[in-house]
Amino acid sequence: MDFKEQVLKLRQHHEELLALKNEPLAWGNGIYEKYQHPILTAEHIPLEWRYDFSERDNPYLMQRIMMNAVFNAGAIKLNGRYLLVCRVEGADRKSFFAVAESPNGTDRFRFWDEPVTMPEDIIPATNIYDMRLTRHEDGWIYGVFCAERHDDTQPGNLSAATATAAIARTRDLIRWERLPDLKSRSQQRNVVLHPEFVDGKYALYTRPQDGFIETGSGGGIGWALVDDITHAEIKEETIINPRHYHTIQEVKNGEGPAPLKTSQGWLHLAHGVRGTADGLRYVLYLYMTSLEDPTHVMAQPGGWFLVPEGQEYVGDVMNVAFSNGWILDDDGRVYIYYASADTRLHVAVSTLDRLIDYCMNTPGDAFTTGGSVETVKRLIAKNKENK
Ligand code: M1P
Repeated sequence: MDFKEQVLKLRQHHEELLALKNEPLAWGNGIYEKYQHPILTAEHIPLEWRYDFSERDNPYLMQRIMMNAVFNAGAIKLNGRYLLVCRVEGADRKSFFAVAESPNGTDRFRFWDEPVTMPEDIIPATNIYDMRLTRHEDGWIYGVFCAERHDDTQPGNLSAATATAAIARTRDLIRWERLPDLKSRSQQRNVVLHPEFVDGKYALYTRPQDGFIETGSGGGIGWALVDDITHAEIKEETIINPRHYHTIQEVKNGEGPAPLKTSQGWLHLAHGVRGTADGLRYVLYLYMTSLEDPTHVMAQPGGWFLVPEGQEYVGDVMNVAFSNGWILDDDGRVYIYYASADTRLHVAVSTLDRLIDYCMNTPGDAFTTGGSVETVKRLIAKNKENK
């Protein structure tokens, strides 16, 4: 096959992938519908980012820059467009942000022509990832993400790293203004900006951690008020959604996307992590906090809400479901963008009403086997009454 023909075939093949329709899977759990295909994978990344199309320079039509994964995306509907700020990871292990757009939120996602150029803070980061987008009432769209740097206090340890919350803001997802990184006594990952001012201040969901991976004494999802987002500093931090022994969030947890405001409270999506003989298991869960006091957890269904299933288990980091983006649409539908195995992105669709019902009417974790059995028996008894 000559070069031109090969290029044509490659482009056709890529177009077929990008044009693929996605249908909801039958037999869900009543809470949401997962979809047939992942919405974005490394194969969706534009060919121009990967191939040199000069026959003279690349006669074998090789990928000159290989890509590893597309996962953990922030999400927003902006001017009628469903947009994801994805974590794209190259074969070189560096993550960067790139915006992908879909006409309907569930399929035909296409990346914009170029990845995001994120301005650096004073000390450049080695790696950046996992952006949470918040349309704040101050008028800006904020992106809060993790900035990873080598921990130079441990010069002998090549793998020692620090996690810091980086902050940038934009109006269009094209031009980004970088603000100074969040100052905090501990390391921070999974930091999310609350959409409204609280007591006249910016409010952050935090996740204090002693080390880069281990949360150590960091007890769960925290909350901190910040006077000035352009010089954000945590002075006081309280844990609002703690880790708990023998639950899905025993080892660690972290806020997902910015919470959605509902008539009954703030609706939150988060991830919980437990240890297994085979490593860590990341699952998603929901909880609700009060509108009057966003630090007060009003409802949290027991156990997980969404887990990796089937091929979702398999990838670079097995047994991981992770989400940092969702979109509440004008018709009440909620598009939940979740990644599996740190490898690819999927969508699950529900409605705000269903998610609130799930939170308000699903039994909480009873924290013991005896308690769980009683919970099941109460449902059996109720069903007997209703026969
Ligand atoms: O590998 C699973 C996830 O691990 C981290 O999340 P956490 O800080 O809660 O452990 C993040 O690196 C995330 O990107 C990744 O998906």
